[in-house]
Amino acid sequence: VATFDWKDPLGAQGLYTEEETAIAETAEQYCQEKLLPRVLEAYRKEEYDKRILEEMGELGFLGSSIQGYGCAGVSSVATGLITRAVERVDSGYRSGFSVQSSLAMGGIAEFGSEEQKEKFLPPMAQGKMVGCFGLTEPNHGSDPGSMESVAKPHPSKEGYYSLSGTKTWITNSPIADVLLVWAKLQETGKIRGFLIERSQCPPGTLETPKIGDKNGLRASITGMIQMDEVPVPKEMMFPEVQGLKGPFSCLNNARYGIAWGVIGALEDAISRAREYALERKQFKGNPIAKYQLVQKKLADASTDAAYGIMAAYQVGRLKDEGKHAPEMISMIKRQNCDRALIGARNLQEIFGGNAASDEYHIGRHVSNLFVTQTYEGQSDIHSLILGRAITGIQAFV
Ligand code: TGC
Ligand code: FAD
Repeated sequence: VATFDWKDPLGAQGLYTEEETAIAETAEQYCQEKLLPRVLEAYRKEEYDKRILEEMGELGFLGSSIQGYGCAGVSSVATGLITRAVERVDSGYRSGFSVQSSLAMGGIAEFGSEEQKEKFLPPMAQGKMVGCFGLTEPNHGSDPGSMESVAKPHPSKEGYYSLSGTKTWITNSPIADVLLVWAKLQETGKIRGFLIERSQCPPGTLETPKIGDKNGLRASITGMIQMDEVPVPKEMMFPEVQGLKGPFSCLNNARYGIAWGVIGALEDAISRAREYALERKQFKGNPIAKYQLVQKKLADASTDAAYGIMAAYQVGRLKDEGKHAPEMISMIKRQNCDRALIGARNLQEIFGGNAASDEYHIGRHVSNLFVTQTYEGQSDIHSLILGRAITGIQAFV
């Protein structure tokens, strides 16, 4: 009979390979030693330190499941473990990392031409070139198929498209060197992916203003992408993929990562709440951890974290065997984000008034987890994706 380990209630550790365990240890060490000491100031000042991506690049974390092009080529479970370690510190740090790795690099790896892969992936893997992913628009968030951004043949430059339109709420856009933007090709009306290099844009055609004063995800940088006839060489369009399949395929990888990541944030909340409850004494010198209502909060959150990891692990293994369905990813993204948000919010109460101080970290996790439940498909949208798969009837429109 084994002893119960509150840090790993269902013994997930025994499922990982030696390589995955070593990668997880490296990631946890880096995140706790290098990211955690920065996060409070970054969150307060709403500043994102670009060097974080370079540090992650040096450790081989960026685009880590991609084979070749300077990427590590590790398993999906290993990438999940890295993501969980990053988000244990802060969802915003995980956001900057996910957008670079899963959405921008992942998109290029899956749909880019050989020339695009060779040009962008190696510097992006080193964190020397920053990417972003522009799908959401001011009038079209949950329904990106109705996007208004358009690519027309350039009126004066042979061999170029001209991109116009506005994207909003785009992680990393103000600091991005390469912007993966989804727009409708005027000739066909189909959505296509375009790689915009900031350094090649004539003045006044591309603006990426920062969206400031956020309530959550303050340690990440978010902005708009305003395109006014940006000239983009035709060879910078993804050659084959058309329609929503392009962006949604990238989202499959990023949503999978979020399912691991948010459990890291919840586990940090559990660990901090447990420690606080054991130290804080109320009523005749009892630690508040003695009281049943406090224990129930810890039991609920620990159960959700343990179940969440097992489910993410299972989907990761299926992913590497090519046996995953997108709806599985909707299921773990929705469930883990919802349970992490509810769990962290309940644990917040254990800290009493001290929860109002950012030094206890819990309020930051709660504010961040609201955003994770919203981006990459709000939870109710994932309910409808699952409902469609269960009934065969779509309820979006
Ligand atoms: P629908 O009819 O469902 O599908 C259109 C086409 O797309 C294909 N498809 C997929 N392909 C691969 N993977 C998936 N998961 C796919 N889902 C759909 C589908 O097969 C079809 O292909 P084809 O060839 O037949 O045309 O399209 P719809 O317009 O009805 O979609 C509805 C809905 C709600 C499912 C979809 O629009 C949706 O998921 N909305 C949520 C939007 C979203 O997730 N936005 C994310 C923006 S990026 C972001 O938030 C990054 S935050 C990053 C960070 O900071 O961490
Ligand atoms: P809406 O689509 O207006 O939805 C509002 C509410 O209505 C939601 O609760 C939704 O579930 C509900 N709703 C909508 N339609 C239906 C329906 N048919 N049935 C039932 N309920 C419905 N986007 C990117 O492209 N790239 C990024 O890097 C990126 N980073 C982000 C970073 C941050 C910090 C944030 C906050 C957002 C980011 N986003 C990004 C945008 C994000 O993906 C969208 O906010 C999200 O998809 C929801 O779209 P919306 O905000 O327009 O909400």
